[in-house]
This record gives sequence, structure tokens and C-alpha cells, in this order.
Amino acid sequence: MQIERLGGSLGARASGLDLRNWTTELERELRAQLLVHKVLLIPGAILDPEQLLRIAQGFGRVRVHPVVPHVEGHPGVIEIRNFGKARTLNEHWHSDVTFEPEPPDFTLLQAQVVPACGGDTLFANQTQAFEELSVGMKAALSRLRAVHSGGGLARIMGQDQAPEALHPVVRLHPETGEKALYVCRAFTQGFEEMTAPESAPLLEYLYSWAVRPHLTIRITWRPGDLVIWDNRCVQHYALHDHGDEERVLLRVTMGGERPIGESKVLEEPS
Ligand SMILES: O=C(O)CCC(=O)C(=O)O
Repeated sequence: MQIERLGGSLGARASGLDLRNWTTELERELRAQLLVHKVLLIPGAILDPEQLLRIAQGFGRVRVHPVVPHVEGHPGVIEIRNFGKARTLNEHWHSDVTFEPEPPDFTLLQAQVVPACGGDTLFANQTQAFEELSVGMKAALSRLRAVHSGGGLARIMGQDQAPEALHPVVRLHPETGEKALYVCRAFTQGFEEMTAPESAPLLEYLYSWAVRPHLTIRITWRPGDLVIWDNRCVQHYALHDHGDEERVLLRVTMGGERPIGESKVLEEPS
């Protein structure tokens, strides 16, 4: 396997792999690379939902989305299609499904059909975003939790029940021990026990801080590209600049645990 970095902050291309010949040894190696680079691009052949699920299972239990329907016969696999810019679900910075109590650790996305140009996906390193804050801001944020809601998504899908969860604003990565900012414009509603207007100024600051250009990479898809990322320390953004051109990706989310913060203040009373 050859590993080449894709940007100064995060991301790597892992090439020389046969996606149809997936072994546990390869899986271990990829997981180790993923913990270092946070986003891995693996060029390969177009796989069907069953083959993608086999790969996904190596990264943790396959998750079924609480709001978005799955591909028939393949729980856990979601098809992302171009229904026009006005109806896109993912053209905003987010980490996946943060409105669940145990959001998925990883997401796997494979390009099946790509537009002639455009339709890139952007990723931003939330560990570095946290590290670059001042000591005072780090300490203040480490004491906060925020409410995340799937309300917007639920409304688009015609559902009236909106899943919600409370998570630390600074998330401790259970495998690397690194801290990352864990708020996103798509799903975070406000800080615990604060009103939306009280929360908004600091949240707006953090949303912009977290996705400054030097923290990002941009992936231009080719058919068969498989991208896996770590939602515990990465946000992503699906850019819709390809008009009505066909774009089809398959997505699986895997693993997950209750996010933990570093401060005792964040512990639930026993
Ligand atoms: O369509 C893409 O490029 C990304 C999809 C996405 O944002 C998601 O599945 O959460």
C-alpha cells in the first residue's frame, strides 16, 4: 500500500489496494492510517452494497440511519443522489448523525457515478481547529455541552419526530486521546442551559474557526473512489456545483459510542 498525503492538515490517498480482496490485516493497517490522517481516499473498483457492507463491518457495527431511508434489502446503506441544489441534504458543514446519543465513528462513501466536473466533498480537521484555540477558550469550551438536533433533516424527510442529543463541545478521541471541536452548523442548536440567541455568537465563531481553508482538503471524485473518515475529529461538506448532472454515491456509517469530554463537569450524575 502506498500512502500519500492529500493536504497539510489531514487526508491521505491509500493506493495499490484491491478492494475486492479485503483482509483483516489490510483492515488493521487502514484503521491505523485513518487514525493518523483522519480521511482516507482509496481508489478502486465500483462495489455493490453487499461488498461495501463487508468492508464497513471491519470498522465497527453498521448503523442504520434514524431518519434517511436505506437502499432496499441493505439496511445501513444509503444512496446519495442529485435531486437538485435546493433539495440537497449535505451541502453544509457537519459530522455525521451527531443528533444520536452514540453518533457513528466512521463513514464510508463510494462514488458510483460522478459528474464531469464538480460535486467535490470537503473535509476539515477538528483536532487542529481545537489545538489552535487560545488556552482560555479551550478551558471555557471544555466545560460546555451542546444540544444537537436532527429536526431539519426530519422535516425534509416528512417526519415530525426529531432525534436530539447532548454532547461535549470538546470531544476526547477514545483511540488517539486527542481533543477535537465537536459542534457543527448543520445540527448543533445551542449550548446546554442557554438560549439560542445566547449561544449563537460563540457558535458562529466556532463554525467559522473550524473550517478555515488551511484545515481543509477537497476530494474530487472518480468512479470507484472509496473515502472513509473519522467523524470524531472531522467535519465534511458536499459541494453542489454540478447542476442537474448525475452524481450517485453509496454511504455506510459504522461504530459509535457516547462522546466523552475531558472535564468532570461533563459527567452525568450517577
Ligand atoms: O455527498 C457527499 O459528498 C457527502 C455526503 C455527506 O455529506 C454525508 O453523507 O453526510
